[in-house]
Amino acid sequence: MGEQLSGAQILCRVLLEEGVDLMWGYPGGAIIPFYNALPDYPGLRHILVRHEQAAAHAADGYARASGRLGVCVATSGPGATNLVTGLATAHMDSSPILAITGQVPRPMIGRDAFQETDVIGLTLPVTKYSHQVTDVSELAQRVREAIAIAQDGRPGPVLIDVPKDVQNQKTDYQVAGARSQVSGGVREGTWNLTPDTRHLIQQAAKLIGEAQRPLIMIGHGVILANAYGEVRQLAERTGFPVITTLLGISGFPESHPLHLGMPGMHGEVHVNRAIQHADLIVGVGLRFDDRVTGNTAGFAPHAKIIHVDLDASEIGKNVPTTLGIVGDVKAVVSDLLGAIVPRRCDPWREEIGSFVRQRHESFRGDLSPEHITATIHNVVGERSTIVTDVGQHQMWVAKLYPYRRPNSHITSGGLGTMGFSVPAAMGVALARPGEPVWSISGDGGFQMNLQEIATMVQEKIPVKMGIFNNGYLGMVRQWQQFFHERRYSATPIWSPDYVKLAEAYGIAGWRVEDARQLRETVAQANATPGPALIEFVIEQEANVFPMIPPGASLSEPIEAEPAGASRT
Ligand SMILES: Cc1ncc(C[n+]2csc(CCOP(=O)(O)OP(=O)(O)O)c2C)c(N)n1
Repeated sequence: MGEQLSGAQILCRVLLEEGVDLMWGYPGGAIIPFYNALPDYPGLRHILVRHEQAAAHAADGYARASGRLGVCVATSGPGATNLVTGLATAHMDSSPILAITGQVPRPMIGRDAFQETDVIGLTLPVTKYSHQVTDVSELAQRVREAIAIAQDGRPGPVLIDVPKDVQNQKTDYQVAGARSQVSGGVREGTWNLTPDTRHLIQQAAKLIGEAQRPLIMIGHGVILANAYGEVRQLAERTGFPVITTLLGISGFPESHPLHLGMPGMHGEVHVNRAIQHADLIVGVGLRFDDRVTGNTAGFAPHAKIIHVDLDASEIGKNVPTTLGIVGDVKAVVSDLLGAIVPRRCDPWREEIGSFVRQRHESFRGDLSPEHITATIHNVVGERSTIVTDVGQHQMWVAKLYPYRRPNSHITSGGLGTMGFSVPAAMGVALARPGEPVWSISGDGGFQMNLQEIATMVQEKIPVKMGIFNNGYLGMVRQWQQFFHERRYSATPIWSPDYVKLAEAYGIAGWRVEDARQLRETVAQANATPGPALIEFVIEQEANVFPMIPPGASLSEPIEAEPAGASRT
């Protein structure tokens, strides 16, 4: 006989037993029984956010930075729907989070009850698993399964919906046996490669030995699999230059002589040219998304592609693959290291060197994004994590910030969710206590979730927030300038006085309008114990160059403002 526990108590017990100690959430009528049980489980820290979307992003940021499960909680109806963007964001970027939602009592389901929403229907396409528990006797098992699904294989979000009466129902509770692959919430995979996979790895080694113009292209999978060392050895033993996608940034040191940069729509010209000239691309833990490939018909026209990924459905999905190797990238690359013959690629690296051109950013003033990112790097140092939002600033930081530490760059890559940075940075800060965490946003994205400053204050979460204020929804304005004759429709955006806003929240705040204030202000903010905010007033119509126009191939970059689109 186990103990008699309510559904709400079972939720708490299972979370604790699975190694969870932190969750982000917001209460409401349908989840009240859970919140009523929570104070009896002091091992579970709950952080009250100001919007459920932020709970999902914070859980996501925590998961990305810690490798552990992120957990978020919401009530039925509007609470649950507010989670959806955060779940979709985590889904696109393979981040393991568990969402728990309250639901109206079972007898009310299907009757348009107050705050009833079909959250399962809403979230099935943006989760790995989404399940409504209709009997308390299955609750513990379903939550354990959901947690396993979130973390096993390619990670991603899961959702458990619990009707209010199921939270109140009592049942006999049995503690589960230990799981084999998860300990303390951290994914610890042990991967055995099949003979077939080993055979493919031998073939890959052969292609690697023969290539004249090879590249390694790495994505988020390298970070998720903790395969930094293996990838670095692969690069160093072959002399192959390494390209990092947006989510692959900080999977390989930027300062390494073999590091080339970021590919794709805003990738450096020499990186995209190298891709277009390559005869072999070894893609590791990435999905060749359209922002990376441009028009796939013209992508890497001379290259054979070896694609290593944990998810079989990624192989051949976006680009035709010569050799697809399905497996954990750490295990596969490690095996590959034993199969390759060490070599060099000096003539090819020299050729790529000749592709490098001067940057053509359009910064006029001294307070350029380049100067700001360099200053933040110099002040905050290697131990910091940068969490970016979506837009021009995201691209500037991706290209200009010299990341050395593994997994120190966190951003919403797949969904491109504005409003991600501030709440995700809260999650990162709790995953990495004592380390500097900077959220960098544009003035648009910052205003999407700035309410979370209140959460930071209440919970003493020391995120430093940098706002690149250009007075526009900059990235959309740039498209309007280049492709829509400068019709700035709905992109000028007014901002409040951010220094006063900081004051209203009781945190330190500065406005930097002059480059001479930059270093000292960043240092002051970084040294401030709690949350702090800096508004960087940057040039309004600065653009991100180069840019591959939507639908074009990587061979067709715009490197300066197109005729007719120039500024007055
Ligand atoms: C939630 C959401 N809505 C709309 C967009 C479309 N979008 C992409 S970038 C961008 C502009 C971002 O402006 P801002 O936050 O000021 O950053 P900037 O580009 O100026 O650096 C917009 C509107 C988006 N990515 N996410």
